[in-house]
Amino acid sequence: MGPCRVDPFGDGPQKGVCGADADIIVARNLARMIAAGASSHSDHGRDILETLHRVGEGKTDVYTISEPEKMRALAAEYNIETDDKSDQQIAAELAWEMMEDYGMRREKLPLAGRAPEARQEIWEKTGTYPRGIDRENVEMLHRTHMGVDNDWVNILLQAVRTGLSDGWGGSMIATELSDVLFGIPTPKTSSMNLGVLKADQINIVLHGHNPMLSEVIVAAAQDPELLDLAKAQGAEGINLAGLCCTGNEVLMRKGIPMAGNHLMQELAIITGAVEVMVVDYQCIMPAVTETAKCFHTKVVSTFDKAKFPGAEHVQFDPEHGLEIGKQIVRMAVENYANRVAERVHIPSDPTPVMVGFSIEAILGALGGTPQPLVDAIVNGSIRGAVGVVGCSNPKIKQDLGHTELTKQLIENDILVLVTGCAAVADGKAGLMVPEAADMAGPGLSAVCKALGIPPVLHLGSCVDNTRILVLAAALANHLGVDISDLPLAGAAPEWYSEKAVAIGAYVVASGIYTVLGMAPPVFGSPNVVKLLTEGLQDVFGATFAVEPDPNRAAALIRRHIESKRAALKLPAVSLDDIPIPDAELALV
Ligand code: BF8
Repeated sequence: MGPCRVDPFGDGPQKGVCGADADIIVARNLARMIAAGASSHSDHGRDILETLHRVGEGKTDVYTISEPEKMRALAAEYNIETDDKSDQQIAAELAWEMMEDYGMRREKLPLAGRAPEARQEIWEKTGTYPRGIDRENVEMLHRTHMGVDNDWVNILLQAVRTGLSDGWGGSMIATELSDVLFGIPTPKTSSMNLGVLKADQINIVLHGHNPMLSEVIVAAAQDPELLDLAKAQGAEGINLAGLCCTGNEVLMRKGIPMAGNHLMQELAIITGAVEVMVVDYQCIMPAVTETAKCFHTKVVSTFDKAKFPGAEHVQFDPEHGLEIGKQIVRMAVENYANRVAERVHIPSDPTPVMVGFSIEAILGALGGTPQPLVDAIVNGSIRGAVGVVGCSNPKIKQDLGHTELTKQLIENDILVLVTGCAAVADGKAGLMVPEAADMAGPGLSAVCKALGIPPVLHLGSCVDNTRILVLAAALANHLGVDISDLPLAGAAPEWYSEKAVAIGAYVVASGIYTVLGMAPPVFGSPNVVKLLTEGLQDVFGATFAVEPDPNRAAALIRRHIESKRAALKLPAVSLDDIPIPDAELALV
């Protein structure tokens, strides 16, 4: 009957032909963005879960259980008896139970039980406790069909529940099971930026989000027969490099260097040195196949659910993963002969990084307990912690939103936790090495130097934002408070993706104040804006703010952290000493 266009600030129509006003239209659109993002993360989690299921059924010998202890601990959370059972049996039972998380039999997602009691009570009271992952997403799409949920507040509450089904459901399953199958990340050194590509080697770029195929390509690239074939082609070896979150996954676990973040996917091809770009799904621009046509680069798509005109399709199958990995590596080796040496231009030297800070690794570095981190926060040497996460956005000068904010935060003794493309921005800027402690304030610098860690800790891909939830819950439970009481904040300075909107929803609904660098499309409804930036405080103890200028965003975050410190009766800086500066930084 539309188009659904109204003129909320002018004299034009105030309602659509069905009677929907700006509040309903904006709430519906935002809710659908959250459902798209939550579905993307959760379907990624489903693919990993199906692989665990195949391992449990003995249908694949490509993958094994790399972390049996972690799997047993997870099984205990699902009330699965593990005594006297083999890893394979436990994998089968755990997979079966987790499949139920996607269904409609549960009243509550089991992993949400990791949140502090006080937080869970808020979710119960507001009707936002996530039940089933697919259920929340389907219900969200149902409710936003015309003529179903016509109450914009009610729509947004279901949007929160959908977001929570991602953070404490689909994304958390993706992270936990990737650790179980492929290994819990541990601190390691590697390197970042286009300089990780090698002029004298066959370069394969791993792009997307799902680590299942890239894990086997890492193994296939070490196959002696393929290495011999590479030598016979005149190459010195086979070099793998990551992009986006698949890159983060293999960087965290295998130390595979990272070619770049989201906006660098075409640039990697333009080096003229990439034989194959393997893509799985999410954040892969349709432009890559067009760009690849100008070079010898082959783009290889690997999932039926993500096809690209102009790409060669090699369907991934977890039961034959290694053979498929070898097939793709062979395509790259054979394509090396088509490289035009004069067109190769790899622009810069790689920047070193230290990565691999899973929660297990962080707790390990602290001696097995969060107490040293709590002590550092209590005595004020670390003021608090901020997750700087999310995308690269062409509306902002490359990486500037992330790096300027991060520098300001660490200078003020705030520990920064990074994931996704934010992590790659900070890594390229030299902020993710132990020496970057010299750029931090005296308190944070001393802690980092004592532990030999950077002031900016890389926690992984975007589904790994759930590691931040787990850490926040562990700190809150350790102190007997809610997450919203802690001196924590989130920031997504350059977000673009619907997945980032879902992340923002579950982070705020988990009690963490979050500053967005880009405004979401909500300004048509002042009521929705007021709810997101003020109203949520009374309900979830946290809100969104929008601030494109990183200096101002840093001030907002510092004021928030010092307020939380004061409320906890910890030494706090007066807010009078943290003025919000005038906007001045040109971001575009
Ligand atoms: O999931 S940060 S641009 S690559 S959406 Fe995409 Fe954004 Fe990068 Fe990873 Ni996350």
